[in-house]
Amino acid sequence: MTLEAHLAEQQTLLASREQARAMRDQLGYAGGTNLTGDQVKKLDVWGHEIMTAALRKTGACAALVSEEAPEPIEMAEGEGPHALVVACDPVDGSSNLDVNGTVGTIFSLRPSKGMDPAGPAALGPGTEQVAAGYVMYGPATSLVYTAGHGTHGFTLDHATGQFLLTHPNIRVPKKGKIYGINEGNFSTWHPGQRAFVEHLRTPDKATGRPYSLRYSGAMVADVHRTLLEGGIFMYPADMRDPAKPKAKLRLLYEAAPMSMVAEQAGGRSTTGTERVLDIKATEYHQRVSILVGSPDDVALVEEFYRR
Ligand code: FDP
Repeated sequence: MTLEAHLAEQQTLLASREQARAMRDQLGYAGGTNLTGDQVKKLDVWGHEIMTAALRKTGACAALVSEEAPEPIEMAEGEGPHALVVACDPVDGSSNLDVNGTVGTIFSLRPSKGMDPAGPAALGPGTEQVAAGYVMYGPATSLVYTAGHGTHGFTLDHATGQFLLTHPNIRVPKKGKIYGINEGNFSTWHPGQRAFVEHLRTPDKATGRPYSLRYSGAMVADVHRTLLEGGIFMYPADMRDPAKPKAKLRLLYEAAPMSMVAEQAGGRSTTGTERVLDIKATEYHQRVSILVGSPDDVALVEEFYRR
């Protein structure tokens, strides 16, 4: 090999290393924590900015409550009806980003009720939502949403850029055989929660136990699987101090929209003691326990909480 050829080869190698580093860093940690104490990734910031700009353009949105902003972003200026308040988790499951795992976007729509500023219209029970859904960025890109008349699933056709209706009127199986939960937190759970998981793990042919455990670390992916295959996804509160339960997931842009999607598909969603959609949000970044999935599995976990 000539010296020139060797240098050219080295240069190409260096360029592709730079490109690879840039791509890797795009997924990485941006520094700081968001309002709810999670590490903020670059894609979280990017997702928030894209969502804000896109909603502003529609003229349909009066305010946006985003996981990445402390206060609602008002957007009543410009033409358009500005009749909706949107709550959104632009990149849900962000701890999956560094390992190229599945993530998603969750959204919830409520009427702005002509309020000015419109942000406070996002507060109130989840039953006030007029539509909700999520996009899941997995092996395929799925869009699942409800506008109060069933839950429908679409898949992105990359060739045309269109979302095709591939899962009309999704129905959650009455009972499943899979549960999803971060079992590392077992010791902090409510006794009923612990007893329920022990129950699911105990073999009993007649009732289809043991259940299998699947947990991806992204709520969108875990709820999506639960909608299609049945079973239950749970993120219960930390009950180390029973007087001060500490939940992780956010009511306005995680639990309430996913509960509406699940209920519209024939599923159920509870905190263990209360229907999630009945909980009245009083804060934009309020947290809540959620146990969501097949109606029979959710009824059973509620029974364990009552015992
Ligand atoms: P993440 O913090 O990675 O954004 O939004 C919260 C969430 O992900 C959910 O998507 C996911 O179900 C849960 O947190 C995972 O939390 P743990 O790592 O505590 O299991």
